[in-house]
Amino acid sequence: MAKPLFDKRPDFAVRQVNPFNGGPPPRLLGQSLITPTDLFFVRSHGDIPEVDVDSYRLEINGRVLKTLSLSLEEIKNNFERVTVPATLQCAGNRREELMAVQPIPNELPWGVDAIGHAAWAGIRLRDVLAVAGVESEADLHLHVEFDGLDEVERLGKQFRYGGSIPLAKGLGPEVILAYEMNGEPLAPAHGFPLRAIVPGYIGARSAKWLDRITVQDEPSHNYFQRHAYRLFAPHVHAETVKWEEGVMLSEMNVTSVICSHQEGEQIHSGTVTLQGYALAGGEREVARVDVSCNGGESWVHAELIHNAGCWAWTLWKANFGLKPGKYQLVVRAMDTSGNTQPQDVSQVWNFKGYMNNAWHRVNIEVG
Ligand SMILES: Nc1nc2c(c(=O)[nH]1)N[C@H]1C(S)=C(S)[C@@H](COP(=O)(O)O)O[C@H]1N2
Ligand SMILES: [Mo]
Repeated sequence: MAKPLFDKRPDFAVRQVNPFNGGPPPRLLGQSLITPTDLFFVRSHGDIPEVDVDSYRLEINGRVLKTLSLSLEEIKNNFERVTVPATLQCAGNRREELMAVQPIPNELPWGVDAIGHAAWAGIRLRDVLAVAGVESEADLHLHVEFDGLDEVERLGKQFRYGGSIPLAKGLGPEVILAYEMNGEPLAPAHGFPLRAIVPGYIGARSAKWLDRITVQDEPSHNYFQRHAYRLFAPHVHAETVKWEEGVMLSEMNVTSVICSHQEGEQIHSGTVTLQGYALAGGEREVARVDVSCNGGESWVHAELIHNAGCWAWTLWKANFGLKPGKYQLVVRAMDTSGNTQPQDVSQVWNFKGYMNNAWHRVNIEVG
C-alpha cells in the first residue's frame, strides 16, 4: 500500500508513517526564502484530528476578565488579519548527529530537515487577549497555555498535546493564531483550522489544531512542557533524570546548516557553490556566517542572501575552487548578540536530543 503523503511531494522523506512525520530532501531546503508547503516538514505527536469547521470553537479562559468562545467566522471577521513570515524549527532538528555520538532511543532521527519558513496569516494573540480583558499592563509573570485537539499517548496515558509561552511573549505583535499558510487555508497536517505561531521559539510552542487558550500563573503542566522539550546537560541520562532540573525550552539558539551537499557525496572539481540556512532565534538576527572547506582550519565569509528580520532564517552561499581530494565542509554562524555555535556535537549531546547547534560538517570527495 502506498504511504499517505498528506499533499507532500513524492520525494518528501517520511520519518514516521503513524503519526505522520517527515521532511524535505535537504538539497531542496533553503532554495527560496519561503518553503513551499509541499516541502514543509511535519512534526506531529498524535494523529491528525478531524475538525468540523461549523461546530469549531476556540475557548479563551483562565485569568481573563471575560471568557470567550469564538467560531472560525468570528476569528476571521472580528479581528484584524495580519501576515507574519516566520521560520519554524523543531527543537529536534539535527538529532541524527547527536545519535551518532550516543544513542537516543524513542526519538525521531531528524536530519537538517525539521525546519521551514512560511508566510502565516491570522490574527494577533494580543488582540484576542485584549477582548478577553488581558491588557499589556497585565501581570507579565503570567503564562499563556495552548491546548491542541490531538490525542497523544505517552507513558501509558492518553492526553492532549499542549504547551505554553510567557504572557510577555504572547503580547508581542509577532505571535499569531494562524488560519493560513503560504496563502492557503492551513493543511490538516499543519493544524487546520487554527494554530499558534510563536516566532523565535522552538516549533513545539506553535500548537496546532488549537482548542483552548488559558491565561494562568504557571507554565503549562502538559507533558510536552514539563517533560519533553526540556534541555539537560550531557551527563544526565534517562535513568537519573530529575525532570524539574531541565531547562524548559523557549527561544531557539543560533545555528547554521549546509544544504547543498550531503555526507559522502562525490562531486567534480572546479567551482563548487555551498548553500544553506542559518537561524538566530529569539529576537536576534544572524550577523555572520563562516564557511570552511578544510575542517575549520581556514574560513571565508558566506554571502547572506536574505535579510528578512529576526523571525526569518537567513540563506547563505559561498564559492570554493576545489581540486580533486577529500574535503570537510563546515559552517558556523554568529548572531547579533555575539552568540556562536559549539565546535563539536559531543558538547551539546543531551539524552532527549534537542537544540543541536554544533558546527555543521559534511565530508565530500572531489574527483
Ligand atoms: N497540537 C499539536 N501541536 C503541535 C505539535 C503536535 O504534535 N500537536 N507538534 C509541535 C512541534 S514539536 C513542532 S516542531 C511543530 C511542527 O509544525 P509543523 O508540523 O506544521 O511543521 O508543531 C508543534 N505543534
Ligand atoms: Mo518539535
